[in-house]
Amino acid sequence: MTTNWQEIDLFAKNLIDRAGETIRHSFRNKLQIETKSDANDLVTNMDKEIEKFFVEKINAFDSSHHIMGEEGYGDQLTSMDGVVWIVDPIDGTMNFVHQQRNFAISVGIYEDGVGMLGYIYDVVLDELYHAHKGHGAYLNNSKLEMLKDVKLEESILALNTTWVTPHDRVPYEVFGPLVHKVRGTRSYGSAALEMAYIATGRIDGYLTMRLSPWDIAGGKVIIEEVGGIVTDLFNQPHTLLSKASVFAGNPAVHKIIYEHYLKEKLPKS
Ligand code: 2AM
Ligand code: CA
Ligand code: CA
Ligand code: CA
Repeated sequence: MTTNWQEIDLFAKNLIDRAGETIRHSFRNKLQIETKSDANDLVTNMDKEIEKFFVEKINAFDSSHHIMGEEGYGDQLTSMDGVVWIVDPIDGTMNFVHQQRNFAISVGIYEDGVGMLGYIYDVVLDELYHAHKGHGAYLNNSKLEMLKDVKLEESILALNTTWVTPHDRVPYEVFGPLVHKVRGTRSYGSAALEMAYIATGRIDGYLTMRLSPWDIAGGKVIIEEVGGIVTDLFNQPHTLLSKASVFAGNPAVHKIIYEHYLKEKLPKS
């Protein structure tokens, strides 16, 4: 049986739309905020409520689909076989809590490990970045152009600013020269939006040390659909079954940064 991607695409867009509406309405109510792995790792009642909504609706839509979600209401997956939804109900929870902007819903739908549909929904701006493998990438109804080559010295990189301070895992000697070479750096605090900005050419590269599958699953489909590259910092593809570093970018910028700044320069773990 072949998978009906058009039907799944319509269903996914409807869920994202409804989830966005729920989040916008929640601004009126007081948030319940808890911490997870550390004092800056926040989760709210809305992260949980939105993920539960996705899991319930997807299970009712097709019980053969698997679901991986940050807040743990999905399945514990050990393989990417079949149709797998990878859902981050709110990416950029700290921004959601502190700023009520610069956060997104991120969804990637994979079949046997291949990214077929990707969505990043900027809830506050009502901007949906979406892609269907082989059918182009869009921001709302506007088709995104293929990424054009950018010179490194004219590029903007998104990265975590802790990298330019002495850090136990990342040698700042590696990233210092890169930060000086590029035109500018940014740090938006939502991996999903940073990936959406790569796809639109607003930034040219995004490098980060440790993300989970739900941070990147949607963005990877969208970026690849405009000719961008998503790997880890060692230029290897993601399995989406474990945490990993992320290096996403414009193809020209990705190549030059990997060859000249990362290859054989990073510690192995
Ligand atoms: P989240 O908001 O869904 O947790 C900001 O630092 C970016 O990194 C966000 O995309 C955030 O996703 C992600 N992130 C991944 N692991 C994190 C952690 N332990 N604490 C804070 N942010 C984390
Ligand atoms: Ca989180
Ligand atoms: Ca996230
Ligand atoms: Ca999240």
